[in-house]
Amino acid sequence: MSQATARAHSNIALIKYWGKRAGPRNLPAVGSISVTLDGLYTDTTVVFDEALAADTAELDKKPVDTARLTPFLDLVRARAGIDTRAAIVSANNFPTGAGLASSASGFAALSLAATRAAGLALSPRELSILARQGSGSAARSVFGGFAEMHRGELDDGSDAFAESMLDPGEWPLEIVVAITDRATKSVNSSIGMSHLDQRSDYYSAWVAHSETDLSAMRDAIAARDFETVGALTEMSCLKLHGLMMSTRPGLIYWNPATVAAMQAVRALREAGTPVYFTIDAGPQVKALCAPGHGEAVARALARVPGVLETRRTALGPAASVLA
Ligand code: 2P0
Repeated sequence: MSQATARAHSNIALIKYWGKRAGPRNLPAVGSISVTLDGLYTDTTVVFDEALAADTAELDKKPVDTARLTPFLDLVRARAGIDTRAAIVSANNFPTGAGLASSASGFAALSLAATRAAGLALSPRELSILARQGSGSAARSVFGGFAEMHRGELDDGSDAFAESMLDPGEWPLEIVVAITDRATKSVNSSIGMSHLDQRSDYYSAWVAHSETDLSAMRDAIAARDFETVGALTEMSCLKLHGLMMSTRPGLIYWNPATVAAMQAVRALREAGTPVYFTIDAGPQVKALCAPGHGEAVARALARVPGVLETRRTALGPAASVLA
C-alpha cells in the first residue's frame, strides 16, 4: 500500500478556454490565461491498495462515479508500471460543480497525489500535461499566481501544457466570488463545448481571434496594467458567453443575480473602484480587484439582491504535496 495527499487551488481564466482540438487526450482549441485562487482548494488523498478489486472515490464524504477517474488513473498506472487499484478521498472547501472550477483544482490535486503515491516525481510541466487529460483547466491549477495554458500543435499533446507567468506576490490582485446559486450546474463543460465546430456559427471566429487576445493579455500583465487586464477579462468573458449562447442548443448559465452582480461591478467602476467581472460555466460572478480593493467590492456585492454569499481571496500558490 502506498499513499499521498496533495492540495491544489482552483483558478479562474481571464482569457477563457472553450473548445477542443480534434483527437484524444483532451487537447484545447485555444490557449488561456488564469489566476490561481488562494481561498478555494481541493485536498485529495490517493491510496494504491493491493486489496482493492476496483478504484473507489469519494468527494466531500459521498461516493462518486469512477467512470472519468479510472481512465485517468490508468495513465498514472501505465507510467509507473503498476496495476494496483486506488482509493481516492477528496474534499473541496467550496461548492462542487457550480462554476467554481472544481474540476480544475480536483484534477490538479489528483494528478499530484496519484503520481506521488505511485512513486513518480513529475516536473510541473509533466504534471500539467497529465492534469490536462483529466480536465483542461486543471493544467493551469498546477501553478500559482498567473498561469498561461498553451493550446499546442502536436497530436500527442506534449506541447499543450500550462506554465507560470507571475508568482502571486508579484502582483497581488484580489478576487471576490459572488455566489448566486449553490446547485450543481445543468450542463457540464466538456459536454457544453463538444462538437462546437458544428454547433456554433461563432466558433471559428472565437478560435481565429484567440491568439490576439492572449497576446494583448500577456502584454498587459507584463506591464501590470490593471485597466487593460480588466477590460480584456470582461471582453473574453462576454465573448465566451456569446459563444455559449450561440451554441445549438443555446447555453445560458446566468440567472438574474448574475446579471445584477455584473451591473454592480460596472457601477462600482464608474464610481472609481478598479474592478472588472468574469464568469465561467456557471452563475457565479468573480470580480477581479486591484490590490487593496477586495473588501469594498465584497461589501458591495453582498448587498446585490440574489447574491447568497461572497468569498474574498488573494491569488494562491502552486499545487503541493501535503503528506
Ligand atoms: C476556463 N472553463 O478557461 C473555461 C471558461 C469554463 C469557462 O475550462 O472538458 O472543466 O474538462 O477540459 O476544464 C471549464 O472546462 O473542461 C473551463 P474539460 P473544464 O476556465
